[in-house]
Amino acid sequence: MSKSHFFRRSVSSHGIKSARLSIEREREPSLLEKLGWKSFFLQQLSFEELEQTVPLRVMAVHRSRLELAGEQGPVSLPLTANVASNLPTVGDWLLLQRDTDHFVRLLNRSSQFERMAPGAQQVQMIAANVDSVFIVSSLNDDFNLSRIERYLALAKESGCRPHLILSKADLCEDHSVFLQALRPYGELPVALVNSLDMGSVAQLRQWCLPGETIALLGSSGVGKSTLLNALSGEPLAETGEIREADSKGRHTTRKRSLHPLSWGALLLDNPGMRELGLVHVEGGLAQTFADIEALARECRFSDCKHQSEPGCSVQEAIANGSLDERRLQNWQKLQAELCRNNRTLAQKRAGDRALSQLYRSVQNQARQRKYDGGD
Ligand SMILES: Nc1nc2c(ncn2[C@@H]2O[C@H](COP(=O)(O)OP(=O)(O)OP(=O)(O)O)[C@@H](O)[C@H]2O)c(=O)[nH]1
Ligand SMILES: [Mg+2]
Ligand SMILES: [Zn+2]
Repeated sequence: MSKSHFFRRSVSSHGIKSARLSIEREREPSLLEKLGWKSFFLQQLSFEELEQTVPLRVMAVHRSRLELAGEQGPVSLPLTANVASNLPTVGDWLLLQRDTDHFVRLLNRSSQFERMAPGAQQVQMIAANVDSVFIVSSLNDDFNLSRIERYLALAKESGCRPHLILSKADLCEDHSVFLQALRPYGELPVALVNSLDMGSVAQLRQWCLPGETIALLGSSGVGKSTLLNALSGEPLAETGEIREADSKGRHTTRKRSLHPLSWGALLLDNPGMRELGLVHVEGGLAQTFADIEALARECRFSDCKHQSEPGCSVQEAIANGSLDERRLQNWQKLQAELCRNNRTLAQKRAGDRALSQLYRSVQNQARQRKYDGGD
């Protein structure tokens, strides 16, 4: 379907409502739907925008340009100050003027991932409009429950469906130790895969629904890009050997990028993040540790620190073996990190405000001097 046909039909026949219904009823997904276009985005367009603009998705962000994809194919959009001020990230939907390809605006996101930028006092966008997450962890030294909990907090905060993909199952003789460790996460869907075998990754297709965007998260070397290649059936991404000594990867993937799969799902390949500093994920953290939060509500003291206080239900659960002490420690560690990062951002904001007030007052004084002198 051409882009003009898509919009002509949307506007001229019965307006936005019928456009949404027609999209929902359509059997064969349109090109836009295969890029993840949904009624959530369509609803944001005015009639004027339906006529005069086209939506495109950000597939990759480069230093000076955005790589976009839409019904008319790929478009390279210069990252001008105006575009950059909207902080576009991979997965975003932009509206461009139909004939000129001029940037009009960024559409509201259905979800967004952000982290504390490493070494900086600011938030960094990671991805937008993600529906579900594959937390990839290989069955070797990389396997780390505390890291998995960190990713879970991020995914749950954004309302994305998390899945745990245990890669390199072919290199691991005893899976049971890992599966045993995952018992507290009963509801988390888990798959064991050998990403070098297309037959083995086929089981993941049920979690890659048409029109949905799935983000691959995990440390360097766990096999995110290998998984992308296996699911797409094409060598879309470069992969790299891991270090033998400690099983760590060599940060082969340098850029986030979105890849449409033939049946309409989209995979977002990410570089292995050295740090995933949590910020703005209070709700996601509470959901990830809902069991401890429930126990904490039963403690005798409302300000219980869950250390050695009498009547502490959390310590009781650790003593009777129903709660892993590591999980309590990670919960407390992530809570402390979140508080620290939120405080840093608040201080930065306050500092920025004070600085701009100072600039304004200096400018006013200069203006006043000029006025006084010219009188
Ligand atoms: N045997 C086996 N090797 C795998 C599997 N998945 C990935 N590998 C290998 O692991 C190495 C790292 O894979 P990549 O796909 O580059 O890992 P990545 O997560 O994308 O790493 P970064 O891009 O650095 O974040 C490569 O040598 C892959 O061939 C698997 O399931 N089984
Ligand atoms: Mg990679
Ligand atoms: Zn307690």
